[in-house]
Amino acid sequence: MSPDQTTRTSKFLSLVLRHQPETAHITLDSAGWTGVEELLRGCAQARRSITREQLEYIVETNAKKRFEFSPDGARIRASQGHSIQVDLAYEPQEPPELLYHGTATRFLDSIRAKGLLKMERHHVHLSAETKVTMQVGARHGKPVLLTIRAIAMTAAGHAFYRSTNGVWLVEHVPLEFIQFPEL
Ligand code: HQG
Repeated sequence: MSPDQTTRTSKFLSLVLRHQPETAHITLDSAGWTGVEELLRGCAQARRSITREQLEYIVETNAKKRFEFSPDGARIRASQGHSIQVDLAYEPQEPPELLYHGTATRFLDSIRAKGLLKMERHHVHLSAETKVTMQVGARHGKPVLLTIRAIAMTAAGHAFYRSTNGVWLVEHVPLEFIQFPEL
């Protein structure tokens, strides 16, 4: 598979496993899983044929580790980022003292009014590292890095979850826990 094909297939898998399973004629169970066989058959039916080896390669090498196999290898799901209703069944975990969120300057007025909202996703996505966060923000405009006082939030009763691929997830970040950079 060329790098281009790999990226295209990975985007198609994100679409199918997070947002529109019907595009590949599959269904997801309540925790977001689907059978690998079912997925391969559905991709072929949608004229996006891939082999099991290609699927394994994408799961293994995907930069953000977006997809995971079940321990027995029979099922596959996206580790986070869904828009359809799934319960990924992550347990609450203690976050590091600070977490980061990359956004765009054009959203700042609204964030200053409402805090961080989950918008179309199931959670607000936070990162323990600043490196990727600026890229995440840059997808929306001029990037800006917000610092979240995560431990202080847990003390106030907010539950944090960590996806299999290391993204920190929370329902909402109220304004008082957000540190804004001086622009
Ligand atoms: C912003 C990627 C106005 C929020 C990344 C963000 C991430 C507000 C946008 C994952 C707001 C939502 C998620 C408010 C938040 N007013 N705007 N009150 N509160 N926003 O794409 O965090 O490639 O849903 O700052 O690695 O950008 O999909 O979220 O800019 O983990 O695997 O509303 O997507 O992973 O945008 O990105 P998104 P995100 P994948």
